[in-house]
Amino acid sequence: MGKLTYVKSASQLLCIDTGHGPRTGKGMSMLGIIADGSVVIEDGIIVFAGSDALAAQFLGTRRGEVEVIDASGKVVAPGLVDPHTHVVYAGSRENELELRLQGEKYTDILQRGGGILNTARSTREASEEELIRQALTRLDRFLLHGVTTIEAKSGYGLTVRDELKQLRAARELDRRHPIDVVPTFMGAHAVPEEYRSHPESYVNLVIEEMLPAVAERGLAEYCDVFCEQGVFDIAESGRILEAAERLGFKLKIHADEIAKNFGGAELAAKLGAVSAEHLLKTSEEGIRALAKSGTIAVLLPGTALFLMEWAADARSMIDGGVAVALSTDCNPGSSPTVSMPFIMNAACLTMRMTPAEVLVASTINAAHAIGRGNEIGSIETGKRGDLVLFDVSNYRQLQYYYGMNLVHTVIKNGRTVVKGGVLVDRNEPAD
Ligand code: IZC
Ligand code: ZN
Repeated sequence: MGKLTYVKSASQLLCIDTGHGPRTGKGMSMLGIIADGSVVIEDGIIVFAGSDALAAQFLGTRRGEVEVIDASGKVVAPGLVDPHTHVVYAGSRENELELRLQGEKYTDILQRGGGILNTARSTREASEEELIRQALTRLDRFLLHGVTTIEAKSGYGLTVRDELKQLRAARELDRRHPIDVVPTFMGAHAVPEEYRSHPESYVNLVIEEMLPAVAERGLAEYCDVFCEQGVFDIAESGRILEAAERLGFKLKIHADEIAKNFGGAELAAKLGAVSAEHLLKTSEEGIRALAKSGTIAVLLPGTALFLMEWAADARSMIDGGVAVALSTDCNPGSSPTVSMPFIMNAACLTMRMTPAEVLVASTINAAHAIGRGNEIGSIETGKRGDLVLFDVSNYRQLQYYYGMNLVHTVIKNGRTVVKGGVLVDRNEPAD
């Protein structure tokens, strides 16, 4: 019998049980709260979730070493899931923040060879080990903010060699760090400078060389495209994603981030994409299409804030039956943050999502957005022992106190990795 981790006396245990598929409508407000709750984890898997009284009985049937974690006065939630990051990159772009404060547009900076192309230059120059080193620091910070699983996109290599390098780095992060990393290929993130005069050749390179090379090596589960005015149009995005689907990739789209009614949401729905991300400028028809296709809306309110734009219309999406998930969009241009708790605050305050909806969107719906809805995102027997203990006595306080990191303890696969707000175990192999 393995080692048991016993988390007890939570003032609120937020079970957020799975149900069938991602939560929509009123289902986004159901947290499955147990007052005075306990969780028992054995060999990394949850074997009990329920009341303290029943937990004591359950433990009476078990033997072996038990690590007891007292959660009294705290809220215990599933480990947070961040379903949209560009965490593997080198360099930083604080100069662009100042340019944008002076009125320059994000897309104009990209057109001039800055933006994503700036990060592509530093990412191409960096060695694989250097990319891993920089991203490990970011992953430590994710963990300190209660995040136990993330998605990570490529898209700063923009050559076959450098896209593979970024994806190998993501795989290495998954291996070396307690956080689980789900990889997405995003070679169609920008047209690199050397293809500026003939962008169609770059689309061909993505389809004919990059996608097969990534598929052959099993380096990504998803394929994503930056479908945007001046980047990849609807026809190009469609071609790339259809080719990806034929190779077995699941689909995501950066949709309707900047240009109004560009049609990204409609394309995501038409292709049956797992998720459409951003959706700041999506039309009412786009929202209806997402609801109908069951495509998850991954919303990134930190990006809207950082680009000084209006946030996505989360209320119309939730009220219209779209499953909404939340994410940091962690990247060096439009959202340099790892703080899911801050994003959760922003979702509440800039998109009027309720504290309960925010929690569902950051756990079970985020897990479904990366194909992990059956393993993580809720506290139920059989799921991974990924938990976060917040220093608040009820879940509503998580959105009431804002801009603070209230994460006290993080448990990943049954192991305590953050204690008292401090990293205690990073699990980097010695080699
Ligand atoms: O580096 O600017 N929007 N991709 C699409 C980004 C933002 C990341 C970046
Ligand atoms: Zn993104």
